[in-house]
Amino acid sequence: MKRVSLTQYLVEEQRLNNTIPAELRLLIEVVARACKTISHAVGKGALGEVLGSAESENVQGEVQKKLDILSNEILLEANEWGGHLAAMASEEMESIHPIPNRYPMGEYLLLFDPLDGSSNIDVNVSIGTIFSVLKARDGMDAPTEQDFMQAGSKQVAAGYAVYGPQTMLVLTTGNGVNCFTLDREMGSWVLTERDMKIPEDTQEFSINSSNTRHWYPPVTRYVNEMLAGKTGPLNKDYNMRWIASMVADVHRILNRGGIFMYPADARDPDKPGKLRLMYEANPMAMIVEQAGGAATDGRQRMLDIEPTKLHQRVPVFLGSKNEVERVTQYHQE
Ligand code: P6P
Repeated sequence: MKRVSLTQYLVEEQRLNNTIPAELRLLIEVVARACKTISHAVGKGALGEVLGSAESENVQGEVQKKLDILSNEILLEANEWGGHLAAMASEEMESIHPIPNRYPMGEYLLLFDPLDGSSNIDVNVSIGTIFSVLKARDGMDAPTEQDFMQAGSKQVAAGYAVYGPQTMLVLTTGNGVNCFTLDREMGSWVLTERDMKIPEDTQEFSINSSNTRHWYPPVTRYVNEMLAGKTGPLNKDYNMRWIASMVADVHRILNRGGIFMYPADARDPDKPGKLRLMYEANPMAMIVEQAGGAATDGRQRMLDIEPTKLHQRVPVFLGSKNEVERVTQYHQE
């Protein structure tokens, strides 16, 4: 296949579908470049003295890894000067990060989980960066957290980088999902998969089954039916995968189908699951829907949820359409 770079893809997408204005193209290229830098740091591991904990906690109360903080700083520094953003928000920062006064403000808001799957960093398992792009309100001077409170259906772009055997960038701007592989020798992102589609059915599910005794009935019913395999109501055997890196699990599902679940459970009735709506569930939901899959919080379409807090958590069911619809229906019965 003729090599198509990320830049060429973005320019041609703008020319054909008029969905990527110049400022959004700059935003995507800057984020993609930052992901190359993160990939380089991640790839060094112990050789770069970047492994281990940073002896600090993030707003989620989670111990931060050195690479979490480094990745966050890489994304902040890469995006501040370009004039394409009004503000940024990150899993690693309590409040929003306005663009410093010395730089011009743009019309987009960028949200990200700079390095998702941190528990896997020190054991060399795939991790990733997740990002989401919203439009800022017109005529806004000083952006506030309230400006970020937009439903996932308002995203103009979403994507992730997965740092695995290959480093890949998966991107949607509302016209399907495309995948780019990092050519490390050339330092460029090369289009390697166009218009990815998730099969509507699957025989593979993802959930952390150590929480089985804490699940609520709809999840227990659904998982038991899959475990019953050919002898049960679903009439087929299922396989199970849980990488504990959402980006890696979602990337597998994008490539061969599956259903990913991180439900709320009885461990903490006040905590609606572990994953965050604004910079984990929403970008992944846009990508999954654009690839013909579905994403819900167990009761409603993920992208319809009206957010109230920047770091709010949400139960997540996403992947092959028919399976997501089934488990969502069980929640409604
Ligand atoms: P658990 C990683 O820490 C993460 O946020 C997601 O990437 C992943 O799917 C989930 O948490 C894993 O959670 O409870 O299985 O460790």
